Amino acid sequence: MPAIENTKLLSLYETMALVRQTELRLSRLFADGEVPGFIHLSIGQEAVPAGIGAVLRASDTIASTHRGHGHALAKGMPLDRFFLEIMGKEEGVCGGRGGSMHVADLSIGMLGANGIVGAGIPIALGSALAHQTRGTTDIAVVFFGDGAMAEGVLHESLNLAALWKLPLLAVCENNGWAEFSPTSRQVAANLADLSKAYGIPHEELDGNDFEAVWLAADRVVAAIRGGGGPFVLECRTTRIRGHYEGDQQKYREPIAALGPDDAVARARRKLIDSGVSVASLEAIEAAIESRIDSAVEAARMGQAPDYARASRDVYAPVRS
Ligand SMILES: Cc1ncc(C[n+]2csc(CCOP(=O)(O)OP(=O)(O)O)c2C)c(N)n1
Repeated sequence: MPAIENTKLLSLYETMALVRQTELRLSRLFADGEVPGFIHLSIGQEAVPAGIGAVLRASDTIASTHRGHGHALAKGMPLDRFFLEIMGKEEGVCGGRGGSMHVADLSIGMLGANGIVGAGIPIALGSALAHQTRGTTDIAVVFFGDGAMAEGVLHESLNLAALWKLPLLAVCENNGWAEFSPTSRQVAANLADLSKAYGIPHEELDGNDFEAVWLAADRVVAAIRGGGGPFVLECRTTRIRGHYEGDQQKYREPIAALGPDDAVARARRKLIDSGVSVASLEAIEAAIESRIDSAVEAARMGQAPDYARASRDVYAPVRS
């Protein structure tokens, strides 16, 4: 495996730490009643958005899932507007209407997180078609969980992506669970076979290894930009938290922490082994914490939703 220089690894780590620390903070804010609705954390899965996000450019597009905080941040969503959105404020990226499960920001190519399992796939497919039609080398990426394999739309989208040779990268975050059931009890097929059936190259990798994700993403994204057509990247990863915050996890032994197998801990150890000082990592983590402090403070000061504006941007007229 070719080595990646330390500056690149460090910037991947920074993204992972940003996602981890942001979600840990969201967890506390949620417990304190400061986050409306409910939230699904991607703690344990950070290497995937960090590695993929690092090889994307601003004009590439992504579509995400109900567990999409990491995807949004790795694509460059400003932290203050992210917190404003999730805390339900007017100044948030979607005016506070999207919340955790529906953050979108077209200005950074973030087409949206999505509460409907698999629904990001056709959105990214359409975006890939737009990139191709416009004759650019931009690509569309869709992140989806292994549970989406049971959705018909995955099959229809893979079919069209293959047929039209679209610049689509389909990234499966395979954490082995779909809500409260192991995926093996919900899905008959596996993604390698499905991809093969549609003639799409598929690669499976250790999604908790930030270096492996980045290396694969770098190679695969270049191939897609070069006209190679769609690609399926299956990242085996670990959902450390329950399905949603507050999930009692009666269906499995709760995972308190992964220890050395934790993607963030692994990345940290790798950097230290390759000569990065603990002090410089702590400085990065402290800087992130203070960015989060400021973003949360700003979000607390944000404008609360206004009932009079509730029908703005809504297609149906208000009934009198
Ligand atoms: C079409 C649809 N069916 C069912 C649900 C209920 N649901 C929410 S999350 C989820 C499982 C998702 O599992 P997976 O796609 O593997 O993602 P993960 O939560 O593991 O990240 C289900 C079935 C839904 N939101 N949408």
